[in-house]
Amino acid sequence: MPIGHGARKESQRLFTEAQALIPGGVNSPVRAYRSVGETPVFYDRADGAYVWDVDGNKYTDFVGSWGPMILGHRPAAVMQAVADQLTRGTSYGAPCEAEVILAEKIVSLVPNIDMVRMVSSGTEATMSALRLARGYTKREKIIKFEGNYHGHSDALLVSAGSGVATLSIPGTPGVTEGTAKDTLVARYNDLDSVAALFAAHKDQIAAIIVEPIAGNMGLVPPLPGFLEGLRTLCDDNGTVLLFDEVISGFRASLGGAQELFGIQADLVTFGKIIGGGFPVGCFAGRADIMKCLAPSGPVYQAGTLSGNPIAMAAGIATLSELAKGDGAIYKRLDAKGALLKQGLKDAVSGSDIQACVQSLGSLATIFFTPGPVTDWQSASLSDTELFSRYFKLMLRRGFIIAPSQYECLFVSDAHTEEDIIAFTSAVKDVLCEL
Ligand code: KE4
Repeated sequence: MPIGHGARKESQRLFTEAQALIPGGVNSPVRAYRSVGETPVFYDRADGAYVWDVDGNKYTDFVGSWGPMILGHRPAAVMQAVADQLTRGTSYGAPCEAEVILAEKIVSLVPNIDMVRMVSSGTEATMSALRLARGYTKREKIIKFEGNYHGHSDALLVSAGSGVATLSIPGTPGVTEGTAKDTLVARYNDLDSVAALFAAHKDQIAAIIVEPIAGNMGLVPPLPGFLEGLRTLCDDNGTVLLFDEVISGFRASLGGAQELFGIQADLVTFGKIIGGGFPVGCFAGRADIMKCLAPSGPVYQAGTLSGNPIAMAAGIATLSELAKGDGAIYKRLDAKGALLKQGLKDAVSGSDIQACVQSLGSLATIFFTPGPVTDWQSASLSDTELFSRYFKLMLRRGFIIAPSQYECLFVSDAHTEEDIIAFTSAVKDVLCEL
């Protein structure tokens, strides 16, 4: 019987049923816990920093739905906004005031953007932003980075991070040679690898897409000069710089990575937090680029549920909470992130385990490799077998973390200092057990 936690019979029963009906028993691969060799936890409910599984076990949650739950689960302001909208309908397929309000909020809070287009996922946001960059530049090739994940659109599944890396899927079947040939792959934090691609494909590169803070090979911050170098290469080559801020947007700071690092992107994608837990993504940028989008321009993009009023209401309430007190919440999140980082570092140094801790604000990863981890090559040296043993022992202690070495710990405003100290104390015990 696992320590401190009941058996998970209901999760096991549901998982058996689910596998007969849903490929792998899940609607997103990483949730299947394949890489950690566990039966996935089926959630029954969530509140604040905690989740309860269908067997009644309580966990402190450091996944936070993979980033959206920066306020914690069921924040009162978001619940109220959604309840109010429910009295007025759930989907219109027509413009509504909430879309204008959320667009205005995003434009006012994020530097260097004039216009926004709402979609229903991060995948849709990056896929659409790249089509827009290609239409705007009239070029075909794009540059992405090994270990960066931008959702599952064909062009971006080349050398991707997150679940693709976790499941060691090579080139994904179904992505045609014709598509893959236009996706060039560089090494994160390695400007020479980017410059070499520009030299080999002069005047052919529409966009560079980058996670300005990489979160899909574990947490890998940009080295000093990396983002600045990408900006210069894009300026020198007439290429669009696209920051994929689906994770870092409204998390790294109120203005995201552009604000945190003072780097201007040409297009930015968001997801997760801006939907407050509802399916929302968006892409945004300078007016001259965005106006190429239909119906104001020829680049087509559309969506039945784009700008869904319930999702807009949740997003407005979430960003309003984050903007309160001129972003005072980020000081709290940074302080909790620092407490987490120090506690994890102490846990690692107090053990014989070869590991390193990398963090930025309210994001962190323990890599089971000495590190430093600056790119996919160094991230992939991690001992994923050791990670899976760590994952299982933490689960039995009542802590839910992402079931992959190549993801992050997400801290929310609902986590207390006690929650974080309890977590890092458990990590210390577990590392000594491994
Ligand atoms: P979605 O289509 O999953 O909403 O967003 C895709 C996406 C785009 N860009 C970045 C930087 C992302 O991190 C993501 C999705 N993140 C993963 C977790 N690292 C989603 C979890 C999952 O795939 O189940």
